[in-house]
Amino acid sequence: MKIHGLSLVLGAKGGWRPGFSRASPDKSGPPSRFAPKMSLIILVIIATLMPLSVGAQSPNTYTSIIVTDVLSGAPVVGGTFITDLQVSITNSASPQVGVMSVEIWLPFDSSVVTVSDFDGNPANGTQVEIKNGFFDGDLTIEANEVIIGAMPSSAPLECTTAGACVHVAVGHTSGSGPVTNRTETVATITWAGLATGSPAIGIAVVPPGVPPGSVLSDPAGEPIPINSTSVPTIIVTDTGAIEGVVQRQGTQTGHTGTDITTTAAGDRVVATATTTADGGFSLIVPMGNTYTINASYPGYLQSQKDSVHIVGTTVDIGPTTLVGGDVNADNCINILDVVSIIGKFGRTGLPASTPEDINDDGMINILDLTIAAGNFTRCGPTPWVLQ
Ligand SMILES: [Ca+2]
Ligand SMILES: [Ca+2]
Ligand SMILES: [Ca+2]
Repeated sequence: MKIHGLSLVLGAKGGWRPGFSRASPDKSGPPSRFAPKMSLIILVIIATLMPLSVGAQSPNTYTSIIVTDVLSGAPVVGGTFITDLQVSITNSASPQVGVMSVEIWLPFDSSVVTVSDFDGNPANGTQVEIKNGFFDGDLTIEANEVIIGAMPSSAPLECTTAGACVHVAVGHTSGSGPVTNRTETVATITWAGLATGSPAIGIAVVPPGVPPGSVLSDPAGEPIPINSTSVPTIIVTDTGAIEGVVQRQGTQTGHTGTDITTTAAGDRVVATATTTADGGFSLIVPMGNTYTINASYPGYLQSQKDSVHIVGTTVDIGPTTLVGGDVNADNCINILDVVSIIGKFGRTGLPASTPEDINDDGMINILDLTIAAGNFTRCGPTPWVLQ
């Protein structure tokens, strides 16, 4: 689901250098005597293909526009997921080229995804969240729109073909001025899954001098060539559900409010829920993935279930018990916790958030101490089983 692909390389001067330095050091054994000749041939081919003019860019400048992989949420039908739109520039020598403003067009397939309106106001169309990050001064937002349907004549061909595009144009004043070395976020986009398939998110880039398309501008209004673009491979899938039950040992208030977190590979949080009075929960997640389910509640050790593979519509992972006594929330129960309980022993009328009141009955007494003592030396996360 998450394969990064470098989809396009333009203005290849800066771009080829890392490629060459990567290619040679890994080789073992004596170097081939044909290699230098082959390199020369490749260089000649590259030189022939290279554009003659690169606008405001020096050979020591490398730029790219990046759509990050899914940062949170899940690409599922009926769900939302978040990606950042980033700009990157690196200058390896003087004179340095700096970015003062950017205009970016992102075509997408509006039958698979749409964009959630950041300002929540449908009257002014759909916007994304423009952020400080790449730009650190006062933001000047010239365009922030999601166009679905008829494109303006200023839109690039890719947007017209796709019939849907995110369009942002932003720069900054004051701050640190022209940005010469930074890879950071310009905007955050919340996508909503409409149907299964690829959302076909792209970055519309055209060669210098052939507008319209995405543009990086220097302080003088000269375009800075875009060397590469990167978009993740995202597939919107149908959803599955994970169900289970979490009970808390000794609780005097029922089993409401235990936090359930579902993570996918890379510790990315896919879904969260809290339990109901009987400890039950249900999580909506993308089908075809493997997840880790974690249950946590103040005063208790966490419980965790790994390798939950969701292939059917609903998977029931059954019940678990959270064992109590972890006053200081370090996921172990030891003398520190017991001493804390003893230190407040006998107090009453306490709010439920009091850490020493393990069973949430508003008192610190023998019941809390017994729970902690019974689990002495245990650490979480505990296995997903009834205790
Ligand atoms: Ca709006
Ligand atoms: Ca502890
Ligand atoms: Ca208590």
